[in-house]
Amino acid sequence: MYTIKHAAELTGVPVATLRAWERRYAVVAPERTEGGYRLYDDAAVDRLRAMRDLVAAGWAPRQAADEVRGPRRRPLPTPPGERVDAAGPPPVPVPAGGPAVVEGAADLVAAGRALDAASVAAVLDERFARGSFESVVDDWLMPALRLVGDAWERGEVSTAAEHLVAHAVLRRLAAAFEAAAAGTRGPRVVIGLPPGGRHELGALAFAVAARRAGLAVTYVGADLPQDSWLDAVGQTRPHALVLAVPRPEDVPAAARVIDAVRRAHPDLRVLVGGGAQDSPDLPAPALGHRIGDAADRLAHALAGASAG
Ligand code: B12
Repeated sequence: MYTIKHAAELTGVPVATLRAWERRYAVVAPERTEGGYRLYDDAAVDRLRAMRDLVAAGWAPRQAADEVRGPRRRPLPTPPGERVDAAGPPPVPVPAGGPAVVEGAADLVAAGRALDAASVAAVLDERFARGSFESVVDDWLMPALRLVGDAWERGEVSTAAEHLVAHAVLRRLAAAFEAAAAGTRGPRVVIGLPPGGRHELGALAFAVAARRAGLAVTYVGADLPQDSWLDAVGQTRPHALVLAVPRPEDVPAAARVIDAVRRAHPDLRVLVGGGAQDSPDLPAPALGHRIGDAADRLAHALAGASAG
């Protein structure tokens, strides 16, 4: 029999996620010691590994749990005193052909639609408690934001609702950015958006991940005028500059910033990220679409650069 810590080591799934899978999807029902500690047997560990692999392959956790339990197996009993699922607000349809079902995103959309800031915060709290900052951002938050945008585009949520959700996320990311401030003595990076670019959630999430990867980040935010980019670079003398380019509409302004910075600082490493980063009109290498991986890659590429 294994403790939860040991089961986490055997499966590579964080302890908090193991508890959440058990509570929400009843994928395993570990025995308890007299002191109330969970004990997992080999069959439970196998189930958790199967669940882990399905989730990694893009399955929604609920579907993965159903599959792991098997079609003919009866659902495991709900532990006393724990609810499996609350009857939440009406579900928001996920568009056919759109992104895969993002489990829990409907809760975010519904809370936003009701202009219920407390519920938006509760959904974010619950999600951010489930894994590392990077995994929650890449596997849940960014896909969920896309669904919020889709619902807004279809007229299912108001502009006020979309703003409310976006601002709640912004506050959450800003708090994470502050919390990650310690240990930022590594290579210096300036991160922000070109003039006109206001979709900063991806850039700020990347800034958090970059700090967590050990980089000394100066985050200059959304809609930064071209001259200010030159000022920021002149002042902080960074080892790299990262421009987020969320939409195709942001590409021309981003390309102008890159050209201007390159003229003034030909040796500075300039990279791009965000939804439109692969545009052929951007004269800088792309960091990739997974924020955690991109931050690690940048930290690795800059490793050894003097913090000066
Ligand atoms: C929140 C939001 C806003 C907020 C932004 C608030 C803020 N502080 O950031 C506000 C209200 C300001 C806003 C305004 C507008 N918005 Co808006 N918005 C959104 C929404 C819902 C989420 C945006 C977001 O954060 N996405 C985060 C991720 C999902 O975006 P991503 O760029 O694809 O990034 C991926 C990766 O590249 C990576 N990544 C992201 N950033 C970075 C950075 C780095 C460095 C790296 C390495 C990786 C990385 O992470 C993501 C995951 O894979 C989107 C929906 C959507 N599909 O994104 C609409 C959306 C982007 N908005 C849209 C529109 C139309 C607008 C407005 C024009 C509306 C208006 N009429 O005013 C304005 C334009 C503002 C401007 N000038 O930029 C459209 C854009 C359509 C298009 N042209 O592509 C969208 C797609 C909604 C829709 N479905 O129609 N918006």
